[in-house]
Amino acid sequence: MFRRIVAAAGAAAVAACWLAGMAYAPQAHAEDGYDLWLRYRPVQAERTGDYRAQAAQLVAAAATPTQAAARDELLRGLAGLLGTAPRLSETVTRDGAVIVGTPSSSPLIAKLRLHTLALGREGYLIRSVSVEGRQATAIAANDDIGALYGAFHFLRLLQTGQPLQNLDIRESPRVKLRVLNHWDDLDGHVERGYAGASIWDWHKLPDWLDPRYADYARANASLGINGTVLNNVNSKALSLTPMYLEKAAALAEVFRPYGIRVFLSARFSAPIEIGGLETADPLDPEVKRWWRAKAGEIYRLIPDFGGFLVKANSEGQPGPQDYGRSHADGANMLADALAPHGGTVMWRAFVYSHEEPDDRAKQAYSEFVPLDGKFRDNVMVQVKNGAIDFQPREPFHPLFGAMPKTPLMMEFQITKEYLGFATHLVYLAPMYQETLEADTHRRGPGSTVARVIDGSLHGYALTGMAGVANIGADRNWSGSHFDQANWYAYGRQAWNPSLEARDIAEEWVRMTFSNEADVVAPVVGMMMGSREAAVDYMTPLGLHHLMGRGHHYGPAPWIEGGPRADWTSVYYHRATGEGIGFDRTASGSNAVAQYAPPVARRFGDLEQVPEQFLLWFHHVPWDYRTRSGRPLWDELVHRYTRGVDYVRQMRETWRGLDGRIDAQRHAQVAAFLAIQEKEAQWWRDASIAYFQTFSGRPLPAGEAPPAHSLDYYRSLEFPYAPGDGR
Ligand code: BDP
Repeated sequence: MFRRIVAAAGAAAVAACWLAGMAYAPQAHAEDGYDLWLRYRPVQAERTGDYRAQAAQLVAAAATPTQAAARDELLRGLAGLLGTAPRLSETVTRDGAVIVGTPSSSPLIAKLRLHTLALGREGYLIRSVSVEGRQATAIAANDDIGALYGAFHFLRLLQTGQPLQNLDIRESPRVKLRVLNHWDDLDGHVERGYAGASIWDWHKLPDWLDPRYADYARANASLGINGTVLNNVNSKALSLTPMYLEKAAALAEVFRPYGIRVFLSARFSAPIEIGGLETADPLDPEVKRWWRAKAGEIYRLIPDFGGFLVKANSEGQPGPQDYGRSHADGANMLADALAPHGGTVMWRAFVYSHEEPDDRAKQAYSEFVPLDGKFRDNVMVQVKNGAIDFQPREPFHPLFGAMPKTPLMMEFQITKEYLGFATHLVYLAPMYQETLEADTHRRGPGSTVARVIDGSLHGYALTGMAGVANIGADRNWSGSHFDQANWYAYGRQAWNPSLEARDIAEEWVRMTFSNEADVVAPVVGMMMGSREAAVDYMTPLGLHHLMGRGHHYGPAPWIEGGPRADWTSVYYHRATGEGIGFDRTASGSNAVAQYAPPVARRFGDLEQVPEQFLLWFHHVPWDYRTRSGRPLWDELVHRYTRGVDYVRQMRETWRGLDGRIDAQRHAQVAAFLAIQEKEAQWWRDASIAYFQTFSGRPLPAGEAPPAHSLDYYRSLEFPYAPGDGR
């Protein structure tokens, strides 16, 4: 009963915002970014006639919530894009029909015999067909959700100005689980969130369903994201109590029509905290029983519950090692509780111990590789892209390729914890692509990280990719207009890890800003170089982890002391009067040995190491000759300055687009770019002032000295920087 009421409320919310004409009233309100890439503003005038002719009629059933979602999206989208909604019809009565459905939902699709079987449950095809002599476009799938994904793809064709003739598109996801991780606390705070408070209004759930939840689901479904972990990995046991499970269930009701399953982060010590047990030892029969009962309780409320995400024995979180058990013991116990219901455990490999004196970059590999083959079939180990922590640039994590018997899933960060928060324009798809294309060499050349993640390298039965969300209650969802591109790109690359960052950027710009070539090209250009620029002005040449303590805002390469060495900056850069960099070769921590031999040789050899990882793997003297011919110190300064210059150029480019983009969004981006320039300069100046105390060298000719003294930079404090961990 309860569930039915919520479902009705959810459907009402969708209908309400549909009727309110969110996309039906183009330009009725200034663009504030709420509509994301689903703006559905009128297409270019020269396309309108053709598109109207191709999409004059819509044949779409609405017998299930997912079918209704596809039909409503097509009506909404086409009405917005073409100025007039297509006519709904049961059959094709004229040229220019769009037919959407599955062989079971649509007699027409069944009759067309379109060979959908090989597309799997979530795949779809979009094909130009003829129905009794009338020209039509079929969007066909095996399952309603595939048809919904196909509907979004079809709309994207119009949104990006593609021709609709002779279509023959077949798509299926390369990765099975494409999930967002929300680091949202139950009190509304978002850890590492820069887009305001959490969008989950826990207090008013389950009775009030913010219409935003349905828009969230639409946006995710438009990318093929099919899972969401609602709560922070640093989780509270409270989220597993009946009161909060009802709230999670209400969200699951809203998301279900859009193919999105709900997951929860589970606190390992929950049996003690909310179960009244004395232990959370995974081998204790009482503990096992408690989790089995908890799983049963969850599935009664959320029949398609996805499973648990677990951060254990990491950064002070409880875990199986508290009882002398392994990560596998812990993960398997939870996996056994979920298995009867079809749930999955995503066990994080982001672990490093409180006591361990070893190089932090080595610890996950050391702990997890010996456990390969010891996990249950419904466990995935979730690995961050790099071995430290979401730095502007990291070499790929050595675990990728090293656990052939354990499905490893990727964890990328979409929110920009170490990349300038919301105000820096940093397009992350080139970073995702760089990791996915990296070659682990574990099964010879071509053993890319993408092939580990999509399961093709080791034949994984489960595959997945997680993105730590940048979504919050800000009107524009992501904290800035350009940060929407990172949510978008993550979703697209999770669907297909081989997509090119540039192509994704172009799609997004066309959908978000404009289809005009002289807008698209410069904006894509800005985006494509933006991540490299951030690397330059923050952490060039393989430097890493030099941000402000705790909040990670701004430069602080001078951080030392405190509770643990690997939470300081000096631990990572190791600058002395002689040189700089972390020796991870055989003469140092030997972290290079965790890679396959050809990769280890390349990273470990000064002659061969890609210069972007120079100081990640090597400690080199200040006068070391870099590939440009400049001594290391000069090269560092050169790169810091180059980063700042790039931001200055982005500002120029953006200024040139004044009048070409709606005023409200243009103005906010311009203001944020100004902040970015100021902060890039701050990064450069503070870093140079600090490292010069070691190098003792003058600035290269033509380089401006830092604007302030080192003492000034060191004195800056930011007690209220957003997103802090707790
Ligand atoms: C780090 C964050 C911290 C997270 C941690 C994690 O600083 O807030 O809890 O990662 O991934 O990046 O668990």
